[in-house]
Amino acid sequence: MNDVTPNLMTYAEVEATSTKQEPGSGSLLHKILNTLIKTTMASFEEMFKRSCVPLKPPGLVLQYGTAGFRTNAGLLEHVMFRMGLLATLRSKQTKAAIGVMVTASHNPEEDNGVKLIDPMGEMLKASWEDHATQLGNAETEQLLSVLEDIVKIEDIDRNQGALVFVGRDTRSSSASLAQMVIDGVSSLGGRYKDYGLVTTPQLHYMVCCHNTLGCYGEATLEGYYGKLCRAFIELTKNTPNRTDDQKHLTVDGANGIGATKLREMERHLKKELQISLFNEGNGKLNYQCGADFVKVQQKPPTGVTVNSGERCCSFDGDADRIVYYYTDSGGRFHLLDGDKIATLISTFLKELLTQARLNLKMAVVQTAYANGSSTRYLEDTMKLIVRCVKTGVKHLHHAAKEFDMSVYFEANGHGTVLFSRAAEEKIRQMAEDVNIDDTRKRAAILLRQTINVINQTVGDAICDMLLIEAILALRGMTVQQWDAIYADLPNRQLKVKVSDRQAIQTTDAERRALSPAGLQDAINISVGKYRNARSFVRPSGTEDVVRVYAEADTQDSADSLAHEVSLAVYRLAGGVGEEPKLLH
Ligand code: NG1
Ligand code: ZN
Repeated sequence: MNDVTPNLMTYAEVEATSTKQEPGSGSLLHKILNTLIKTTMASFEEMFKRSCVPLKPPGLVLQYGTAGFRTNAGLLEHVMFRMGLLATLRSKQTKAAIGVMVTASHNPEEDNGVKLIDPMGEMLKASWEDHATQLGNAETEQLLSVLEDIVKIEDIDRNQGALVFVGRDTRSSSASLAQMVIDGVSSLGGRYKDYGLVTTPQLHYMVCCHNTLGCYGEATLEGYYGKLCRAFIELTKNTPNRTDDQKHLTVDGANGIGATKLREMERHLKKELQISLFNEGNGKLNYQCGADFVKVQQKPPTGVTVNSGERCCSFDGDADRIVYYYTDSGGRFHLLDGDKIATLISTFLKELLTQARLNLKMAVVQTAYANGSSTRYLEDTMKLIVRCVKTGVKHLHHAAKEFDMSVYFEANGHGTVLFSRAAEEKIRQMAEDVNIDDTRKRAAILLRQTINVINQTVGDAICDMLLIEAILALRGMTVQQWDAIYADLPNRQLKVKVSDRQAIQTTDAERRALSPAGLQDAINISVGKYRNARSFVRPSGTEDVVRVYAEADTQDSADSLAHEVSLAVYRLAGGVGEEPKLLH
């Protein structure tokens, strides 16, 4: 589905499809924009005052990073309004609906953020990320001239209609911030559809469904649940030995939107999956729970009854990440992260391709954070093509599009599967072919149902969960057997505060540091001291820190290596605060 062209929407269609429009909010900025050249700076200020444009805290600089804008919720009003403006311009340019999601994902409840969704449900185009940063950081009096620059650079027809889909997570700040986005859209005369509380991947899905005129599905929550659950029930239909234990799953909803949406979906599952849901919203969002906590802390979340040997999973705060885990009879915690998920899914798909005798080019896309054992297993045992790209979903998604079929996952549990249009067509034809033998036909039908259960626009915890559950059911596999496919190398992730994290420059999909001078040599020397060791550093795109990753043959070695490398970063890249200390 990844080469479907967005449909061109006429202004009349936009009018017809849009829902609410704030009465009287008018198109004040639109008018201002049209008369920009004739007006003086002083009078703009007057107009801003009258139109209640949220003022930017002077001097505040934010970056549209890998996850859009993200910071303390109290600093974001002006950014939300401006992203409403930008989404309207992007919609005019693409003649398609654009999404704006208000969320700070796995970050604390006090934070918030915003990101734009492009017509096919993909992340915003890179050149527009620069516009977002420019517009987000413009001092209030420069706002109109920055808007005008974007209109010129992108050759936007101001008279084109615009439609923006808005969604938000459960944070206490999200409702009023989403309203700011809507105000921004309305100020430029754009139309909007407010989806209210939705997961991030649900909003991506709605945008894609709308812009493909329903080819991808119906742009409603009922449409989303119906499509996924039908595919899940079909996939698991021929698993007669599936026991009630295997049908049961414990889910940690991170006290976020994923929990609410799972509850809504439950009845569509017709008891084929029985979910015990914890952290439904009774506790604090992402606090000592959720996918990020479980992955980084490598321990079970609080607020969840984790019975020995039982399969559990955690969503993050906006339900675009998922990790699985269990504790064994000795009380030891076992994490099945994005790498284990990618392995399970790609092994399943490769087997189906072989059975169907379909000649499709398949790959797995990872980042430098992928556990070395997973990469070795995929390449050496599974003989799959593995690509390593820079951190950030957009890089994974982009690389994945080069193949007929690709599984991409970040180690933190964000990922999905992409099928090219040609692959989908071949699979469909084979599934409908009456002259084909049973084995091939069954494999093609399972592939077709896999396409329907997955959200190809972006990583989606709900869809990933359904696909994983279906694969385990079809293979009659326990979580312990899944875990035993390969053994993770012990690893450690740390953060180092430095005065300017951009001092760290990297190459080779972030696996080698180019600057500051001497840093990569120091890393190489440290890595050389341990067995099966690997380490790299990179500036975070979402936090003001440098991230350090290390893996080695034992946890102690991984911890010491991560500590040595943190010290090298601290000393060579302008560390601030206390020197990093060895854990334990
Ligand atoms: P940064 O802060 O750039 O490392 C984190 C995750 C990314 C991605 C983004 C967006 C790690 C190491 N990094 O990015 O994978 O998910 O957040 O949320 O997990
Ligand atoms: Zn998230």
